[in-house]
Amino acid sequence: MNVAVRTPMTRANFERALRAKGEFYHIHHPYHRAMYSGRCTPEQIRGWVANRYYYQVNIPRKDAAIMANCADAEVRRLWLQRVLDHDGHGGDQGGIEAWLSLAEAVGLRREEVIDQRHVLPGVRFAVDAYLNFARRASWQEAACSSLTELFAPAIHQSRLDSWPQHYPWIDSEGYTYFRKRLSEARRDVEHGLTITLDHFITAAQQQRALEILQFKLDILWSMLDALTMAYVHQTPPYHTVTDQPVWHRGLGL
Ligand code: AHQ
Repeated sequence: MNVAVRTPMTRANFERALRAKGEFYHIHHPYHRAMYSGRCTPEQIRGWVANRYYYQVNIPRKDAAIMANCADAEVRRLWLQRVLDHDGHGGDQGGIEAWLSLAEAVGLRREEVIDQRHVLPGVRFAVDAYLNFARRASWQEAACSSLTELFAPAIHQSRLDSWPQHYPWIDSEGYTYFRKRLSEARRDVEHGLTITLDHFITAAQQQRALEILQFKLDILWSMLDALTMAYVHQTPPYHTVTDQPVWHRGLGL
C-alpha cells in the first residue's frame, strides 16, 4: 500500500533525490548512445539536428513565459540571461544561430531547418508540452522543470569527446553550441536548483518537484522516441499510407 510521504527530506537529501533522476536522462536513450558511439548515419544526425532546432527556438519562449509569470525582479534579472544566451546579445550571436551553424556543419541548409519541415509530430508535441507547461505553471514549478540541465554538461561533453572522431565529415565549426552550453548550463542550474530547494519545502511539494522533473525527462526521452521511429525504423508518421511528410507544421502556438 502506498503510504503518503509525510516527513520532508532534508535540503541535502532533496537535492540528492533530484540528482538521482539523472538515471532517466536521455543520455541513456538508444538514439543518443548510437550518436555517442558513432553508429548514427549522416541522415540520423541530420534528423536529430533539424528536430532539436524546434526545442532550441522554444527555450527562450519558455524562459520568457517564466519571467512573465514572475513578480520578483531579482529572479527575472538572472533568468533573462537564458533568453539572451539563445537569442543573442551584444557581440554574441546566441545559441539559436550556433545551432544553425551546427545544422550547416552536418549538411543541412539553414532554410530547411528554419522552416521546420523536418520537425516530427512527436517532437513538436513534446516541445509544445514544455512551453505550455511553463506558460501555465507557477514560475517556481517551471524553473524546477529546467533542472534536467543538472545532467546536461555531461551530454554536451560526450558529444565534444566523441563526434569529431566518429563523424569526421562534420565541420568542427558546428560544435560551438555544445561548448557554449557547458558553462551556460552550469550557471543556469545553480539558479534553478536554488529556486527549487528554496520553494519545494513540504514532503508533498518535494514529491511534486520530482514529478515535474520526471515530466521534463519524459519530454526529452519522447523526442528521441519520435526520432527513432522515423530515422532508425524508417517508420515516420503515415508511413503505411504515404512516403510524403504530410504531418502538420505547427499551428503557431
Ligand atoms: O541546449 C539545451 C538548452 O539550452 C537547455 C535549456 C534547458 C531548459 O531550460 O530546459 N534545458 C536545455 C537542454 C539543452 N540541450 C539538451 C541536449 O541534450 O543537448 C539538454 C537539455 C536539458 O537537459 O534540459
